[in-house]
Amino acid sequence: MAMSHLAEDEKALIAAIREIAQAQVAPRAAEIDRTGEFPWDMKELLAQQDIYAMPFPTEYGGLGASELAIVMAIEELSRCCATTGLLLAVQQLGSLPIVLFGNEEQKQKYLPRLASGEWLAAFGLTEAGSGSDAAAMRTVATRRGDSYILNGSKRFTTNGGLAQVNTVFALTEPTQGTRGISAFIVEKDFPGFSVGRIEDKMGIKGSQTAELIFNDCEVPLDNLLGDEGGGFKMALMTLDRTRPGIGAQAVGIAQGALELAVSYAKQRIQFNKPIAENQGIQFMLADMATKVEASRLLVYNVAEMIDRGEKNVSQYAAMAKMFASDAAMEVTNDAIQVLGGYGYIKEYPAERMMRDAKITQIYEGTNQIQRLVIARSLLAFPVSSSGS
Ligand code: COS
Repeated sequence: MAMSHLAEDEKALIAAIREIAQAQVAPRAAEIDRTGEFPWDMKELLAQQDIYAMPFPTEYGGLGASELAIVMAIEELSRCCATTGLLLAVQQLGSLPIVLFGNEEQKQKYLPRLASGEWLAAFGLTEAGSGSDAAAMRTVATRRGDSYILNGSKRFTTNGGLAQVNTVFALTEPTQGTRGISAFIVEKDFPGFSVGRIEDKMGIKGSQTAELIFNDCEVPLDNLLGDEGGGFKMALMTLDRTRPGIGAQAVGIAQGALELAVSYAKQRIQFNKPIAENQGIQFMLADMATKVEASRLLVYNVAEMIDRGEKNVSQYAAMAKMFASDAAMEVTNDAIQVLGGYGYIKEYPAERMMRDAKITQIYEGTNQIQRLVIARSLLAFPVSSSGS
């Protein structure tokens, strides 16, 4: 098991989450995938068990858990059901801009009900024409009296339409490029806010992915996060801290697939012996396990960097997310191969795991963007300092 420096009380918390996930989340996973309905019961479970409270500071009703514990919780939930793991990951993504950049009044108003799980959070950055190029957004926010008036739309928003609290990025100074983007807290019932298309996806079927529409949407001045023009950096700083959570989701999915493949290989008899006795299968399982463990170490490592308050985590967050999600895709694919025909049908969860793994290579920045972030970080160092 990967090395980590989890505090004793958090060890107990993670052990409890593992048990809850095994007993209450795993039995629901296939049905959530089949119906594609948002799992309100899982949302309640995370609220009741204080799992939603983990990423929130104690002074606002949270548990103030370490980032390491948060990624481990996402991993344990995702091992059983990737949609349920995402519930925690996206609650952190949508709320973190308020935790990091909100003023006292905003924190008091929003964080306690997000920590309790009464309210869900969403993060509105991506638009139809701006995905990897996040700065190419078109949504505008124009100041009028005591409000900002938002016009435009966001796409592929996880929890879209369900979240009471939406962190939304919009142009306040369209000529200023990345420095003209600001961040707003938009409540679901603000006038002019509505929900458009709800996407029919390949995986994470129970998670609602929706379009957010702003039609002269009135947002009070008080709901500007930080300073005008600071939104783009807030978005990227948030993603630096949440991408490890997607890495953790990938590790969880891959771990689940590995366990399934191991147990199947020991039971499946062909040519009068378990297929696990074939070296061809053994080597596949060994490679799968090594990829999972390497991914886990990268994820835990960056989580611990965040916990130590290290500033330059972008590169390591990108590495963890990229490596773990690529590994999850390979591991789930190999799990299907080990299960053969049984891997390809819905009687076993291997095919669901592969469909769920795919999104981890795409959201919170495609793996091509992660490579760009890593390369930029490497090349920013003066040549003379390399190797020192
Ligand atoms: N933290 C803080 N600031 C950062 C930063 C980071 N991780 N990365 C860049 N910045 C700053 C830069 O320093 C620059 O600041 P100045 O204006 O002071 O010079 C500013 O942000 C703009 O940076 P840059 O020019 O690098 O921006 P780009 O338009 O080239 O975009 C990428 C950078 C590609 C990395 C960014 O658009 C990105 O991450 N895209 C993917 C978006 C994403 O993950 N979407 C998923 C949404 S959630 S499902």
